[in-house]
Amino acid sequence: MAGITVWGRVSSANVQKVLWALDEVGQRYERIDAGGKFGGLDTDEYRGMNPNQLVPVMRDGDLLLWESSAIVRYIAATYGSGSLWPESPKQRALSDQWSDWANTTFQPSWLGVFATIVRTPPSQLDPGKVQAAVAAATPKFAMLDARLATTPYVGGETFTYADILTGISLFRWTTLEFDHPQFDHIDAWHERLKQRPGFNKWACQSYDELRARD
Ligand SMILES: N[C@@H](CCC(=O)N[C@@H](CS)C(=O)NCC(=O)O)C(=O)O
Repeated sequence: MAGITVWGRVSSANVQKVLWALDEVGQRYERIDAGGKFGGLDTDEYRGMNPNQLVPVMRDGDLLLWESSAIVRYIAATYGSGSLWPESPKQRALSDQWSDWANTTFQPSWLGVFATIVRTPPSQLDPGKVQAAVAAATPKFAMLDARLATTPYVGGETFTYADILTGISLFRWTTLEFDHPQFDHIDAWHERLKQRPGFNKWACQSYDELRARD
């Protein structure tokens, strides 16, 4: 069971986080399509790997992991010590703080906009609901913008796993069809992330296959 295997479709933002992290640390891996149009999550074998029946799952040797954030932190700690994974406990605590916020507060806010626009058939799109979802997410983006006014990266001076767990929002947020509020510091951070091959390769995947159709 040597080597890394990731189960998950590339159209999943949670899978993209893991693939971006693996790119950052330069680890080779095998990826197996699962979830969405590929199915495969309701087999006994998959349930045995992840009882939640969700993607991603990662295996590294004898370690089997689910929950994208835990996987990203494992990759950072194991293969990115001193870069993706800050060595200083204080720096790591700040990356953790923003990562936990991304998981519990930030991601649900932009996924609300995503679900309202992309998961609704065009004929049923309700501009009032879109506006309400954008209004709920905007203060979270404002909070991130205020943080990025003080540091170039979410965790501090250098790029860490916290940038992956928050930066995964950017492609969907900026390309969804709605009237975008302006956030200059997020835009500048976005430009910095675009310098990273893993961001461009994985965090900017089309979500067209996820669109609800009439
Ligand atoms: N908290 C979990 C959420 C995982 C999750 O919701 N995965 C979605 C894709 S983003 C999924 O498996 N959906 C079913 C499918 O793709 O068929 C994580 O971060 O790993």
